[in-house]
Amino acid sequence: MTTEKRALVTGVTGQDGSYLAELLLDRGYRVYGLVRRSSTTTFQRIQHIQDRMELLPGDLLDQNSLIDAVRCARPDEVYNLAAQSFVQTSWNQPVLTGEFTALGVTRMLEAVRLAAPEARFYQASSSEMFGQVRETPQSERTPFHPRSPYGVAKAYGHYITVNYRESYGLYACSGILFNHESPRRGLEFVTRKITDGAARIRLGLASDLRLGNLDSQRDWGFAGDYVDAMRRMLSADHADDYVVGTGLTHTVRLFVESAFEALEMPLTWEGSGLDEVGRDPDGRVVVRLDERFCRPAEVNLLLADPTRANRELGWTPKVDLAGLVTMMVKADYDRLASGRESSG
Ligand code: NAP
Ligand code: F7E
Repeated sequence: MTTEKRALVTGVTGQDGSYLAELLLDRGYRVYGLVRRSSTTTFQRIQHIQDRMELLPGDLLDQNSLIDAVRCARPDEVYNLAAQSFVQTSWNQPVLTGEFTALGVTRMLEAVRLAAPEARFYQASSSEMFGQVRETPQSERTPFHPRSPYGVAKAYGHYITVNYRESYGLYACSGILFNHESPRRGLEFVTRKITDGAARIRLGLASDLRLGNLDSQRDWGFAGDYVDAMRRMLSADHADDYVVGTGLTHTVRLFVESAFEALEMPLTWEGSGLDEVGRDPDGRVVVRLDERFCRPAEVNLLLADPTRANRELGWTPKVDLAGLVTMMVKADYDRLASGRESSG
């Protein structure tokens, strides 16, 4: 008789946590999700699966709560997805970002070491660690040069995960994931800001879209594909670190053009003589540059070399950029057209 596997997911209320919980439940896992106390509930993304999983209270800032959660869940697998994950905010709140995104990883590893040392551990590392890239494409061997307090915190989280593997023999993996998006992406991230903004303009709910660096290039994939790479890392023969991305990169500008095309809306980048709804004299929607969305230090280009994940984990992405844009635009358009403001 096989017993069901038990998984503890931190950050279960976030984009990735919700897709991962779905995937693990569908594979017959017993899923425990760590949730922090809030004055309002943040469970929109997991509403549809909440009755199939158990939520445990805990916060990355509080060591005992993490130990209690691990003791209660008795997990075979721990996925540490919780973090302050928005790069721009990390300049305004660098200390908090370090507490959550860097030291929070050590607190989770300590909880596992003390309460479930046999559990397999996944750390949500990031392509932001490559920052000012030393080579293109970026692989597991590319040196790090983070460009934000967030990237620096993730580099700490990455190395402490490697260190606990080497110091204590924990089965601890670090997934270096490139940008992955979905209709459940937070509204402040550029892809979702674009698809939500374009849908609003289409429906007459907004007049223009204001963005920062349009030339920045990202290797964007679909979050639903990427959580499967996480699971594969914890099911492998040995613990290792993997780059996960599509191997293709595109500019923010191209993402905007694709979203507008999906909604059959003409757009222009600059404009004067705009009418009262912000269109130029030819009736095209104007996308404006707004310095408030530019960063003190930018990561200009990210492009994954996912060869190792392809070869050793058998992982490949299923959704391409065109499919991703269509999925996100449609979800935002349908949501807003039906009068719903909240996302997820
Ligand atoms: P997300 O949507 O921002 O979700 C973050 C999650 O962390 C939320 O559930 C949040 O809870 C939780 N959290 C934040 N602070 C916490 C604390 N102090 N204690 C407990 N929980 C806390 O992020 P995501 O896009 O799903 O990303 C998941 C992970 O992958 C993050 O670590 C992120 O840095 C990393 N990552 C993401 C990408 C990407 O492109 N998405 C790429 C590489 C790495 P609330 O709901 O209560 O706020
Ligand atoms: O920015 C540019 C911005 O905020 C992407 C997180 O999940 O992926 C994400 O970090 C690019 C940047 O994501 C706007 O300057 C232009 O170059 O969507 P983003 P990110 O910073 O790449 C990594 C892998 C993570 O680990 C993070 O957790 O788009 N950009 N104009 C803009 N970005 C935003 N947010 N808003 C704009 O108006």
